[in-house]
Amino acid sequence: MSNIPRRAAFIAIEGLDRSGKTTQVATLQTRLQAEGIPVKLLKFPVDRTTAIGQMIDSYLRSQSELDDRAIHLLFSANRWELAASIEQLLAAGTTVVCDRYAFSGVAFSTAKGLSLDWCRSPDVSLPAPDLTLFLDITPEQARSRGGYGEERYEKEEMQRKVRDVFHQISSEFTAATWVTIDAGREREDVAEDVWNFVRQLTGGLSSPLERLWE
Ligand code: NYM
Repeated sequence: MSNIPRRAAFIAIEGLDRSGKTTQVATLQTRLQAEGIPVKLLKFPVDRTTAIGQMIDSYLRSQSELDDRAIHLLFSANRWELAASIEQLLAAGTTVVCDRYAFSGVAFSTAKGLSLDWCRSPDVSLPAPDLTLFLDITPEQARSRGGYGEERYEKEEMQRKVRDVFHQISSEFTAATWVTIDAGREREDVAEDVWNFVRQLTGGLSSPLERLWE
C-alpha cells in the first residue's frame, strides 16, 4: 500500500473568449459544493487589484503598453504567486478549480508571434493540473453569441490563432489529462460533460502532484 496521503484534485478550465467558461466554472463550483466537496476557485489573471494584477488589467484594457515578453512574464509571475497555496490546498483536501492557467498564457502569447517553447519556459514546474477541460468554440459560434468584447485579444483573427495553439498544446497531453469539450452546445449539456469528467476525481488522488512540462 502506498504511504502517500490522498490529496484533492487540481482542475483547470481553459476556454476561448465567449466559450461560456465563467458560467461553467461557477456551475461546477456550485455542484462540487452541493456534493459536500471542499472547493477553492482561482481565477487567472488573479484578482486584478494586486500589484501584478493591476499591471495586467491596465494592459488588457489597452490603458498601458508593455513588451510582449514582459506581459507574458507578468502573467506567469501571477501564477507563481499562488503555486505554493495551490499545493497547500490540495494537500489539505480542497479541490482547486482554476479559471484559466498556464495554457492560456502559452496560447495567447504564442498567437502573438512568440515561440511556443519560449512561452512555456517560465511556467515549467508549476503545479500541473490533474485534468484540464478545454471549452472549445469556433469563431463563428462566438460571433453568433454576440461577438467579442472590448479587451485586447478579443478579435476574431487573434481568437482563431489562439484556438490553433490550444489544439497544438492539447496534442501533448494524454486523453486522461486533457479533454476538449464542444462548448458551442447548450450550457446544460456542456455542464453535464464537465461534471462527468470532474466527478471521477472527487474521491481524491493518491498520486503525487506533477509539475508542468517537466
Ligand atoms: N490571458 C490570460 C493571457 O493572455 N495570458 C494568461 O496567462 C492568462 C491567464 O487574459 N483574453 C488573457 C486571456 C484573456 C484575458 O482573461 C483575460 P479573462 O478570463 O477573460 O478574464
